[in-house]
Amino acid sequence: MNQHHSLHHQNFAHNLRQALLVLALSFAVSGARAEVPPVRGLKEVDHSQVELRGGFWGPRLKTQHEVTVPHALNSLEKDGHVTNFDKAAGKFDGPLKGHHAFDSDLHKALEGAVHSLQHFDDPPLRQRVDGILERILAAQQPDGFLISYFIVQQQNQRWDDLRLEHQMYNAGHFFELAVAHAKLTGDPKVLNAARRFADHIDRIFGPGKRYDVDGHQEVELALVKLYRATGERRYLDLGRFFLEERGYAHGMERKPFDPRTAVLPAKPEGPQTAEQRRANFQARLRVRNGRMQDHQPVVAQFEAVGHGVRAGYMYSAMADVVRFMDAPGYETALDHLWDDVVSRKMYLTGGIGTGQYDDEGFGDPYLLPNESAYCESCAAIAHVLWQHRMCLLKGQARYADLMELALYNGVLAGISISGDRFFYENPLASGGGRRSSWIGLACCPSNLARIIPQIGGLAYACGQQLAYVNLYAAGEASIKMGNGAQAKLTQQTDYPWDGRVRLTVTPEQASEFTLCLRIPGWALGHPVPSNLYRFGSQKAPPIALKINGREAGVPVQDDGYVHLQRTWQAGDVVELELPMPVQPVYAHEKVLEDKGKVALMRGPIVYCLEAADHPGVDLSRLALAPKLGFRAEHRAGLLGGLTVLQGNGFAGGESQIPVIAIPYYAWANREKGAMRVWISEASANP
Ligand code: FUB
Ligand code: ZN
Repeated sequence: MNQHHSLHHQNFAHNLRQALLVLALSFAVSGARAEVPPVRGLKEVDHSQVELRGGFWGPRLKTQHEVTVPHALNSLEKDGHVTNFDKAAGKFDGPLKGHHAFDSDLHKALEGAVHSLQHFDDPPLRQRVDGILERILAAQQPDGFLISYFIVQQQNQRWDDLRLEHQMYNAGHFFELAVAHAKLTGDPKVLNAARRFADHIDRIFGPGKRYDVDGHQEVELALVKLYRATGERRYLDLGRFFLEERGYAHGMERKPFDPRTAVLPAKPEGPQTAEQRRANFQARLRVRNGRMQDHQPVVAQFEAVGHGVRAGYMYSAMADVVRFMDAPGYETALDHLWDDVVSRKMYLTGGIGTGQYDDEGFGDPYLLPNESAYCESCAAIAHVLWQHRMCLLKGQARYADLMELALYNGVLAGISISGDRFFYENPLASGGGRRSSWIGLACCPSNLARIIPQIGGLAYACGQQLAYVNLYAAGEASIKMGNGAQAKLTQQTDYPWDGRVRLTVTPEQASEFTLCLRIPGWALGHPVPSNLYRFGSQKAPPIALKINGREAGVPVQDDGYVHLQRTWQAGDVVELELPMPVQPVYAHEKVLEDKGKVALMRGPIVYCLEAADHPGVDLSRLALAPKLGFRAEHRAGLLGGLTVLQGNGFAGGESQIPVIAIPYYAWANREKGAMRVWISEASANP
């Protein structure tokens, strides 16, 4: 309690400044208000200000809107996610379906629908979303509580078993949905419901109240969003509180947690019934351990452990909190965690999580098995969210490099080209995988439905007199910088298939600002900003840059961007050319699983070999020679249009056979068959 008080005093002047800033910048637009800007780092350019048209992402946003969203809503309605709310509202006689986290999947899919409606005018979808939202709101209890499972089934145990029951995880996803809805419609009714629920939580938890945390992080980052949407500082403080309490004793006073009490029950030996296995699993979950990142205070967490989605959401919330308030120790912890993940615990695809500890989470350093990689789609999404926030916090391109890597590879692999089939796990080698049309535990499909329409929001950022381009993607963005200057940026590009980008700058009026173009690490000779993976050669072909047709240098600053400072006039054109050779990739020698193996990358895309392109060939026996010279060929008609790599390999004999590599994200969209990212190499690493 004291620590919180003294923090509050220290922050008083800062808070006052912040409050005045909020007041000055907030204004009513049909019920919605301007978002509270960060006090540190860069500011997002919301996806509603970015139209991704054509190119790589345009068709994907369309598929998300036309296929993924209706498919998700149909599946959720069929599985009882919506009638659960009717039951909670006393309007449905049938059974409650699913488990305690069921609501969250509906909230996430609805959030996806709402984001999508920022880009597509679709009155029937709007009506459908409104109809479901009405049914959700009808279930809200007079005290603000809103989780169908605990309204119907366990009224008296609402906040009892926080470790296992995801109460606040559900709440957090509802808050995120509410913020997105208010942004889209300007109608505050869902946001007000979210506030009532957050106020309810705030009455129970906090300094001087109950000290406890949810078993699944999510509410922390959602409370930061709720604060930004409403200007209500209590929500930011509550989000911070839930971070601060991790690694402390739970109860009615603030006490350090005694790690000696966290001894895991031994795994029982011998055959077990399903019921015994479940009981043992739950008993282990109830013990404080790293699975939920609740083993140490967050500022002391320097090693990434535990469940990947929980970790990604928690690290995201920590990076958020640092942008909005003084939070001593957070940034240091984030730097260590980042280093641990990026240097030791991340797959080449940007995926995170192995099956090593039965927790869908991080394994030991350098232990990155390919076939038993967990790499949950949600974990890759959480990874993207975290790297995005790190980029905003630090203004450095290396975080955007990882955001891009995880997005094109780890995340996109989770959804079929058709938009209606999904992977929960994303291994880097498989004997043959089939995507599911829906998953009962629908966290991944619903998360994929909500990340895709938000991708434009990852592409740009801004500062006082700075406009950042973090992702190259065809389309147009409207950027309002901190000093009020506005500019439209239009990208014409076939990225990631072609590294040429033509960027037209249209300021509202001629004005001086700095355009910061991210020069991707892969274009400078590094697949990732660590030594976990490296290209065969670090020599990168020269990058070219022209401003209004005139050659300019490409002085990449320490932050990884080229800074183009000038008075920009409407119609100024910047042309960037990032050469995209096919690159062999090698893993750190401690990654034993990848020893003697090579992977292929071109630009940000990680490739794989799939059985469909190699009939009768055993991929596990196929070997590539380092200098076989793969060349890229674009195939507009294949798997939604993509660039394949063509080369040769040896399949056991002396003679070479043709080899075709496709982007990893595109595997398992044809007939079932084996797949591999890491391929044996015929001779030693260079
Ligand atoms: O428990 C909620 C979500 O479902 C987790 O993030 C996933 O790993 C899955 O368990
Ligand atoms: Zn998931």
